[in-house]
Amino acid sequence: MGISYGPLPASIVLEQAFSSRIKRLYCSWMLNIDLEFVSRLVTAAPERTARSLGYSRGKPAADSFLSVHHDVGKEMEESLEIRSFEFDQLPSATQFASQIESSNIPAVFKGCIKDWKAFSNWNPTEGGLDYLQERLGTSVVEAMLSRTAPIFYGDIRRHERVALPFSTFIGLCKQHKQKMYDGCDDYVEPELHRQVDSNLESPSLLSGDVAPQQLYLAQAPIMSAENEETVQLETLKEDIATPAFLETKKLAAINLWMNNAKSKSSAHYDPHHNLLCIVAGCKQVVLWPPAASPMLYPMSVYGEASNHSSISLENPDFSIYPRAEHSGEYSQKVILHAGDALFIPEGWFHQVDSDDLTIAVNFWWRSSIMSSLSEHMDAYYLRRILRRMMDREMNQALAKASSADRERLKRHACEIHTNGELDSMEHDLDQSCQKQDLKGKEPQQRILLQKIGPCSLQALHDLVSLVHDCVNVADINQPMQSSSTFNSELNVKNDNGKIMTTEMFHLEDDPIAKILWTLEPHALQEVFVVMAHNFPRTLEVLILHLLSPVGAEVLTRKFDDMDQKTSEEDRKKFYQVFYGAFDDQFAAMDAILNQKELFALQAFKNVMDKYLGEKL
Ligand SMILES: O=C(O)CCC(=O)C(=O)O
Repeated sequence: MGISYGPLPASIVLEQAFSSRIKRLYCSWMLNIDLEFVSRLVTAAPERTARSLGYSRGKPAADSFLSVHHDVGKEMEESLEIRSFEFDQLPSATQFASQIESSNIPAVFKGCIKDWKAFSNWNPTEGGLDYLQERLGTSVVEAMLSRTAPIFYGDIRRHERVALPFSTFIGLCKQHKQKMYDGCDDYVEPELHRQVDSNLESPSLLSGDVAPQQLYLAQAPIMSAENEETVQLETLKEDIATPAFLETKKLAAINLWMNNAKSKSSAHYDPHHNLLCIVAGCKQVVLWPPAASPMLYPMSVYGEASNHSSISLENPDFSIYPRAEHSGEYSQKVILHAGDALFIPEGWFHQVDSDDLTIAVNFWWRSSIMSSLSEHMDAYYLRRILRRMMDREMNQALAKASSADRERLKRHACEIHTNGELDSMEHDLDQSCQKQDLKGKEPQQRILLQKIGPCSLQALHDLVSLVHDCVNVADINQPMQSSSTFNSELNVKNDNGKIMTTEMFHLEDDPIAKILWTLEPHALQEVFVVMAHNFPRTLEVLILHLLSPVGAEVLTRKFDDMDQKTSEEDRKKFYQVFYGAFDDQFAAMDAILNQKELFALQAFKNVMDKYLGEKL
């Protein structure tokens, strides 16, 4: 609907213009796109967002064969809990696609690969190493070499890839197995070590101080849809079978993961859905939903290792990565034994600890969400999702101010009421407006302060005092510059007497925003109506010069609340009175909008930092 500028008084025009501009902004926050796959792109559902990743507590599964643990103190949303299926309850392909894969929640399938030939043929305790050595003979594989072993960082700057014959790697496994039986930890068989060295493309890599347990055969391709030439272990396909519930999937890759000594793969996510199947040994997997990525400090989105966490597992530095201290609160842990498989949805962070001599195979396939995203829509979804995350960020920033603040103010107002302090407050305010503020206004226009409730009076008193404390009231009558050009030198004192500038984004630090936040919409209306009539210059200074970004955000949200609760006519009247107090009504609206946009800008920067690893 267009805005009529014709016969309307300026403040009504302003009210309509303000309302429609603000409403337009609000619209985008409330817009709930019904496309299912869009909502799935952001893991947390809209109703979760206001809960600031506040997950409800999960229940550990008491199962000796397989267990899922949720860290103590964690608030894990129940709908994000790992689901677990017994062998005799495995889902069909249709059920898997419609109920498990589409939910993007991890699931464990117990014993689902026990019928693979590999399950018995590769078992190191049943001659599996000899079998593998014979089957693959001289095939050359690429292993990960890490000097930080047993931690293997997938980040390409923290490991090297070295080529060696598969049979040599198996030889290292045999060596380790022997060591385990002999109970000797630091034994390295010289003959075998020399053999590895001489077989490597870069022999120097394993010389000197590097021990064989610093090698991990990670992500060695058994099948690759895109890079057939990189496939090193195709023969192994004969010993594995795609689980029935994956049969309809177009696989992108099948990989082998095999370690001789204990190893840890650092936290990362993959751009594919994943089924990680344990053939021998045991793995512990810690999982975090994509929404918890701020706690893991993902590397910069443009970096070479953008899917990896920046946090070092050996020595996490919480002074650099403070959010990481809480990462456990959003994690789930699962222990997988031979025969089990874990569905890791795309985007979920996982950190994997493997026991000695663990062999696993994983299947990667493209999610239907990614497959259905047409490239020509990327630009829109980028903006749409970014906006959704910013909205969540803003809600979280405001949610930090608890309802306790509101209660405190109410209590305070009641105490004042009973102590008879209201009278002196009214007197102060009366004095104040008689002396300075009623520039050109008739005294009879003043609204009786007695008419407003104790909460409103308290808030009014606090706001007026804050403004008067901040400026030399004698100067208020000087013409004001518009807020868009005004380089404010004005400061606000917070509760601790600290001087704050108006560049504020945190509700807790901003006394004005805090007062506005604690007021019920009708009280806010009362305060502004009284201010507009009795203290128009104070209101002008407040809005044009002292309203911070978070203050503007709070104010517009309150206006929106107010609008919902009042009739069209009352709404018009209110905005007429409110904007009528300003010499330049458009400057008032601009000041509010500009500050509000600064608040959104800060939310944007936070999103870039927390989710994209990019500090702006
Ligand atoms: O097993 C491991 O060490 C890591 C497995 C992994 O990252 C994966 O399957 O994507």
